[in-house]
Amino acid sequence: MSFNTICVVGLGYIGLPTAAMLASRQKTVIGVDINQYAVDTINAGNVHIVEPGLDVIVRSAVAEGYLKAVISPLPADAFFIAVPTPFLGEVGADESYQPDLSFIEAASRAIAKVLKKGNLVILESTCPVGATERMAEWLAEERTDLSFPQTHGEDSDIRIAYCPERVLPGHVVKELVENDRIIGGMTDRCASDAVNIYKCFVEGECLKTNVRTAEMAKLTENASRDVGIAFANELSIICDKLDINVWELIAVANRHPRVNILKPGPGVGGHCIAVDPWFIVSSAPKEARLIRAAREINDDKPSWVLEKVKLALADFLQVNPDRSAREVTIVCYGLAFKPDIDDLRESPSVMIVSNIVSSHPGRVVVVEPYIDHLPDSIEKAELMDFQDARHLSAIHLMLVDHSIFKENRPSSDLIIDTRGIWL
Ligand code: SAJ
Repeated sequence: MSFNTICVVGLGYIGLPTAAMLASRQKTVIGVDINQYAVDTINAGNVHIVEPGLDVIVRSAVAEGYLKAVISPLPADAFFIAVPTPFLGEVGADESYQPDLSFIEAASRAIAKVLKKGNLVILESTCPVGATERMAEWLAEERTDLSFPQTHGEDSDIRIAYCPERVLPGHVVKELVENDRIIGGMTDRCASDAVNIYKCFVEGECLKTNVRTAEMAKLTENASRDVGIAFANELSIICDKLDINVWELIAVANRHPRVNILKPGPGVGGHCIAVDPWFIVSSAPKEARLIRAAREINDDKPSWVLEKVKLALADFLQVNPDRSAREVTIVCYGLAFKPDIDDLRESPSVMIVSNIVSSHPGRVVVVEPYIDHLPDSIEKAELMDFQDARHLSAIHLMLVDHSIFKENRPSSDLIIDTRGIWL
């Protein structure tokens, strides 16, 4: 089966690079997004998201006529679904950590209208175990004239697979090509067809499995990293209590041939690692004890950092009784959710800084080389260059280990370093 025309639904951080990559291999790609701005931007040969190298690929794919964006799906040989799967409710209460599959359902019902015999549907969105089977049911509900793998196995008209994305933001273009892919098919033929498509741009290995294993593999990868970071974060709190330098401890412990401890930080941010483990917890709440504990440890870390700032301020005022909190400056280094990117989404640093801005009566300075204006929640702070800020007489709070911050340290000794670059 040859798949020459491909419809990619959802042109966000994963869908757009995937669409562009397929188009760069001379597939005719129809990109679909409900956001008219995204559609217009792409059709003009531009990108609406920040990802190194993506703009060049999109521009030439559009110019050569291989990529076109539209608002609703058109007939194709294969369909990719890469839409968001957020939480159902407000984060905080346990039940709100249930995944919201409504975007997948809407995308499935939209493509069902144009499905035809021989089509392949691939779900790429991160989702709880069982979501691909739900998608297959939604498609079957809409199209009783077609047969699906859940009822007709290898003889079905439509083939269905789940192939999670595993690319690191900031390295998407390279990792889309080089990473191995997990290809979960509802039947073996579904998986083989999906492998055929991915092979046009993936240089890594395509590993065939079933859909539930593929769904769980994606969640497991991010939960495994979350547990590793929680271990490092817990160690940092224990070491602080026992007066041990956690960075030195980790460096020496990691010299053991079978130990590889990750890095503590101010918490876990981004829209993947802080979210995906909850999809495992919500499917197996009683059993997923370690995975839940890791999430809670990482989510609590920003409060611990804020406590350290309060203590540093109290210590400073105790040894300088002639000064008031209003006269003390706090300089915060970094707002992004991780080093050397400009992405502030779900960043623990933003949460920490906005808390400081609303509670500290004195001056708050922010150094974030990747932005040129502060987000609304911290607009009362001052944005300043690294070289100017590091000479201020202040409490210096290191939050994000951007490369530029490693070149010099603040002149003051009043440093709270959540990333261990100035200790
Ligand atoms: N972090 C630490 N200490 C560490 C490593 C990370 O505190 O030792 C923090 C970072 O500062 C950041 C958060 O964890 O706040 C997440 O950063 P990350 O670099 O670990 O991961 P993401 O969210 O950018 O991308 C992850 C990747 N998953 C894994 O590495 C298992 C990526 O491959 C996935 O494709 C992506 O999630 C996703 O989309 O699911």
